[in-house]
Amino acid sequence: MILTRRSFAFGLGAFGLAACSDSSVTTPGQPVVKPGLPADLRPVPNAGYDAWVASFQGRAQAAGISDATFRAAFRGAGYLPGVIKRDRNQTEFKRTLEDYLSIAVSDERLTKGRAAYQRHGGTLRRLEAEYGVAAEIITAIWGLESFYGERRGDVPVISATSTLAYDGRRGSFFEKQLIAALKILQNGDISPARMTGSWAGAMGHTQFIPTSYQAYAVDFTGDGRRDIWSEDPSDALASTAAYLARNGWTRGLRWGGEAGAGAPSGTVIQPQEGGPKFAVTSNFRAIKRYNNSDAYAIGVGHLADRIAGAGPLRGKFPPDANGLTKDDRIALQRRLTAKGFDTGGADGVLGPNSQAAIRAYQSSIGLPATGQPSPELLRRLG
Ligand SMILES: [Ca+2]
Repeated sequence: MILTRRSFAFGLGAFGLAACSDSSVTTPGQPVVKPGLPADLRPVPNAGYDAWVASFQGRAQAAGISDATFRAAFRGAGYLPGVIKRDRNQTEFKRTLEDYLSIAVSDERLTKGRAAYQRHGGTLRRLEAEYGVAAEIITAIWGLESFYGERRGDVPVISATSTLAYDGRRGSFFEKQLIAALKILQNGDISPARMTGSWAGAMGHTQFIPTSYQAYAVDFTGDGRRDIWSEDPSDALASTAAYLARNGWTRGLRWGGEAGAGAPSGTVIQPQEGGPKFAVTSNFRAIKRYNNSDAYAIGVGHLADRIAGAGPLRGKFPPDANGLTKDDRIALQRRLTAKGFDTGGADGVLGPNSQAAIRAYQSSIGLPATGQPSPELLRRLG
């Protein structure tokens, strides 16, 4: 998360990681093995990586990392081929704002957000009082980053960041993250075994990268440790509020809203041609300091509004490039699924599952299996 996240094209939080087992099996001298992790996110022997770690130790020392910290951090660490695979597989896939919002403000994320907002109301109100950031905004960021803590990431951070630093595609950036991660360990905030995150090193409930953690994380519970990894999200949510407060958030000001719907005055933007317009304030720009994307900031703002009880957007989006509206796409998914071609849900976002279902349906009726949706296909399914 935070500033650099855009360059990883994560889209919505670090969602690639489904497994969230907190338990880890650590034997001194043996690699840390997380039972829930895919095989390619477990360390494998790599002589080049080992040589790089040896050469890196001097630079870590120069940055103030003690031998003891370094040894403890790397005891269970290793080269993770799956991290490089995920780094290479990132496509600059651009979603429309409508599709983005279908995912960011899905029924499930909204329902769980309202529950989390209630459950953690006491903490959120105290954070709002202390940092001035609206409780529903903090909740919405939590929802987008980790599905309210459900998907905090299980990949050991030292292994992930050292693998990426060694790999070198963004070596300098990840070496900075690795050194920051080592400083966090040296400070005693967390143990190496519990320091986990996304494959790219974004950690905890609100997916702080190590340098952002160093700059902004706070101990809200008062136990002397800034624990953004624990089940209790208090420190993580406080750290997010602190981040926004120190990046231009103004107390009492809305992020913005749909233009012409009683929105505050502000800059009017229209991220998707033919779609709704939004009037946005300086707090919208503060959210973008978390993730520099208009879609992300609208996703946070709109999810926050919905969590606090507002209704859906009034403005309509135009039909997509295939001539289908969102209602059409939902109907397409429902009809395919009803005929036995499972689209994995009917959210109106046509992803790989829907394309596969379309191909299978096309094959079944003797059409070329293009996977291409169209109004004609929808009619045929009718
Ligand atoms: Ca704490």
